[in-house]
Order: sequence, then C-alpha cells, then structure tokens
Amino acid sequence: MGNVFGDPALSAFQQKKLLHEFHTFFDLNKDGTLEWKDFDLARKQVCEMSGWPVGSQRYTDTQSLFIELWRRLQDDGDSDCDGKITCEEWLKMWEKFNANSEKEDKKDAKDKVSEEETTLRIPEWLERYIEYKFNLLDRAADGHIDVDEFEYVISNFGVPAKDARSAFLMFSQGNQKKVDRKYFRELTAEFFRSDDPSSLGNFITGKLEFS
Ligand SMILES: [Ca+2]
Ligand SMILES: [Ca+2]
Repeated sequence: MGNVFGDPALSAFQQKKLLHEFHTFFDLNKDGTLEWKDFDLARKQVCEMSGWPVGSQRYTDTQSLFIELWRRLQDDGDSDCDGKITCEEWLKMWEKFNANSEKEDKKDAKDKVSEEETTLRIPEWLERYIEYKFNLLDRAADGHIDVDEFEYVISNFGVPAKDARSAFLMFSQGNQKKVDRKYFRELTAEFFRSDDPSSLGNFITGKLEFS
C-alpha cells in the first residue's frame, strides 16, 4: 500500500473512514478499485430501487448525475489516468483536498469570512454524490430520511441493521433532529472531512466504530 498510511496529513481515523466508504459504498463490484462500472451499478441500483423506468425523466437525470460524478471524481482522483481509482489514489486525493482546503480556510480567515462558511468544504463531485445518496435513502421522497429508510437502504450495503439503527439515533440525536437534505449534507461533509471522533457525521454510514 506504499507509504500513504504513514502520511501525517490524514489521521488513521480519517483513513479508516475514507477506506470504509470506498469499499462499502463506492466499490460496488468489490474488485478493490473504483471504475465507471461501479458507478454504473450504483446508477442502475438506484433506478431499480426507485422504480424509475428506462427513458423516464428521473432515469435520465440519474444517468447525467452519475456521469458527471464519475467524470469529476476521476479528474480529482485518477492521478495516473488509467481509468481506475485505487485505494492509494483515493487517499492521496483526500490528502491533497485537505491541504488545499487548509490554504483556502486561511485565506478566508484573512478575508474575515465567518467560521461557519469556512468549515465543511467538500469537493464538487461529493455534492453530486450527496444528492444521489440522499435520494437513495429518502425512499418516500418526502424530503427527510427516517430510521426505517436508513436501516433498509444501509443494510443493503452489508451494514448490520442493528448498527444502522443505533447510528441513526446518534446522528439524529435520538430522533430530535430531522435528517433533511441540508443536515444530511452537513453530516456527510463531517464524515469525509472531520478528524474529531465526536462528530455526529462519523455515524452517517451506519458504522459505529472506526478503531
Ligand atoms: Ca470496483
Ligand atoms: Ca488510477
């Protein structure tokens, strides 16, 4: 795996989260690398689960979303341009993103942009991914995710249903907080970016521990 794991730019905790996401939700054909094939599978899966027929507006929109997502992700992550993103390239991409964000954050601090606007920076492709994931989780398409929807979808990815429920209770603060698009984005950004073990976003994939 090279010396990527020894790089101080990403903590061991961050690496574990990123690799979990890579293997569980991105590498759908489980061959260890990300390719268009994986995104094509995800695209088909979301259309099938949602009952969107080939040629319908939702089907076509989803196709465009995935093509855009993969194109942008590949631009960022496929450093040797072989059409695949390996675990190593994936982590390198996040290291680079963290380093760049740090620079941007400093610049913003100088320009006196408020703290809230400078945190939770995420890459452009991840915005697309969040859109896909939210739509996938929001089965009833009523603008928020409930515990049953979360458990149902997440357990399809091999996460134990019991863990998914506990995770949901954590990030929804015991069902006190509505998991709408905005909050889901915030939690997902925390999952990908935060190095704080107490961030509620750490639970957004249904996994309870990264030790
Ligand atoms: Ca794959
Ligand atoms: Ca590559």
